[in-house]
Amino acid sequence: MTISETAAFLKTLDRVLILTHVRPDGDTVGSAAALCRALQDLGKEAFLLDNPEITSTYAPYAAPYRAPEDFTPAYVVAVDIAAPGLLPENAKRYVNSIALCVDHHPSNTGYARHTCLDAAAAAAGEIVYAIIRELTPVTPAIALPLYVAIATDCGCFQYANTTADTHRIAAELMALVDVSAVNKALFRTKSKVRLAMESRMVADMELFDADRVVVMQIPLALREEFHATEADIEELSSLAALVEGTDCGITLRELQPGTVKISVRSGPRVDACAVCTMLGGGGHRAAAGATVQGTMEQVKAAVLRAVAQATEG
Ligand SMILES: [Mn+2]
Repeated sequence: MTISETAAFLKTLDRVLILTHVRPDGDTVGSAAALCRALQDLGKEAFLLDNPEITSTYAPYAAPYRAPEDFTPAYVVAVDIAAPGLLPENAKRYVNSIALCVDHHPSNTGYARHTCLDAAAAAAGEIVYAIIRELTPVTPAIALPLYVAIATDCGCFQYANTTADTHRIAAELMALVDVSAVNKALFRTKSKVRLAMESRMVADMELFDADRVVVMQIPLALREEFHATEADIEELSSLAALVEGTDCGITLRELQPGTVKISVRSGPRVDACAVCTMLGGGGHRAAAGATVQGTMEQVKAAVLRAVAQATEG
């Protein structure tokens, strides 16, 4: 669906429930909150499904729109969710009845009845912004979560997915809201626990493939040692990509014994999406992920094999 078709479709809906993905980030939460507010401004009943994994970083953006326990939706909309496997446990019952998915992942599986996908967008928030502009005036209450969505998914306008359009949209949002406090909180503040974990991850990092591939690990033991919360850990996968001389940063995070979440951040030589697709995941060319069964050592070997395969041809 195009932006205009999606806007026209949304106008016909009411009693809308909006879903966010597992381990929710700024894009899924901010995009969902902004879309929810826009639908409410149109006089519609719209809510976000509670996401039990939301961290203190993003919870304030979702809180005003949380669905009441007894809410029965007529339509379900997914935002920034590339595949049904990324639905939180409490959203799985809607898996076959999702009317619309708004997304920017090229690996989107097309699980929704209608999909509005723009793989060139740095964030789902860019697409949601374009849709909302055809629906209702963009108010400060819409602009702030949208700014969070866009700024977080492009690493505060530093990742390679950042385009001139990303900046233009952010500029329009900044005309409506003061984002300085948000930028300080999201991009220039780290908990002491997070800094301590980063220092250990750096001390223990391993280099492969002529020092071009770096692997960092977050075993459960590390999390327990520092009593780290989910907010301390989120986005730690961006650390590996900072190492000079490397162009493929791999982070292995042990979710539970035998289950490892891998995150790959890569330069042009390595297609991160291809690597993660081989391991049952997906994402973008420069940033992708997968959840793999096995020990940390087994998963590390599997992802290094996938990197070698994906960069051969
Ligand atoms: Mn996103």
